[in-house]
Amino acid sequence: MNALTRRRLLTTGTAAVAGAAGLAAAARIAEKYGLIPPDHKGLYGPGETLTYACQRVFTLNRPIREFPRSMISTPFVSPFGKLPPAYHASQAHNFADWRIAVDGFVTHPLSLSIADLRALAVRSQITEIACEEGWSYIAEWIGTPLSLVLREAGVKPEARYVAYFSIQDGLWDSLDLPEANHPGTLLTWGMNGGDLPVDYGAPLRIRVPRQIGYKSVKFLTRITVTDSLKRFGETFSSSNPTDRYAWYAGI
Ligand SMILES: Nc1nc2c(c(=O)[nH]1)N[C@H]1C(S)=C(S)[C@@H](COP(=O)(O)O)O[C@H]1N2
Ligand SMILES: [Mo]
Repeated sequence: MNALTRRRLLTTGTAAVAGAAGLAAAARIAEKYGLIPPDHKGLYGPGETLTYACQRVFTLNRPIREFPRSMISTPFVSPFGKLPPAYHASQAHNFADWRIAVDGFVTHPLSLSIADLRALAVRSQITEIACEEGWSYIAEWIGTPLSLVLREAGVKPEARYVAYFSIQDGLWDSLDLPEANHPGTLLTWGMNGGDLPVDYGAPLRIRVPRQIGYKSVKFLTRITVTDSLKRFGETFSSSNPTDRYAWYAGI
């Protein structure tokens, strides 16, 4: 992004926070620069567009919030739905046959094992996961940056979003490409020095430390790069079918 574009974006954000006077202009510029979230409900008035536009403008390059090892806390076992027979079959083989498919708007579709991910890159980060219901915990997450996987797959220029799917029926969520490519967005296969336990999404979950817990989908089997989330229905994720959950859930 060149300096002029950046200044324009900053102006957009400033206008957005300045209130109603700058709103119409801000919304027009936000649309032009791709700052409208997919779940916006009209440009004028809704909080979603302004929140998203401001977050995009002001926090895109903000690093993830990391913690010292001494602050690792007891993980919360959050309830999750039933896992299908295919999951337990793979579990019986220690997930050696687990594959994550990377498809959609890419030049090289991939099918990667956990070993393949490990061979690509190993990163560790100590971050907090926070649920919209109020609880949170801090853990060490070990994995491979999604950005490196996307680079291997070769994202096509028309692409704008990444949708990712759990082996659990109908469970999925999505990110825009800037968030997907953020160095803190991790395809996680390890936790607190060991393998990722089943309760926390074994063998593979995505960790999106800059957004609230429901974006960190467990038991991942597929990542699809896309130009539009409308290809997957009207909700942009499985977490906001009733509009109770925002698609962009920055913390
Ligand atoms: N596959 C799957 N992923 C999921 C969920 C789920 O039920 N199934 N719950 C989400 C929600 S709402 C939260 S807050 C976090 C909880 O993460 P934890 O189990 O590590 O506490 O996982 C998210 N990922
Ligand atoms: Mo949650």
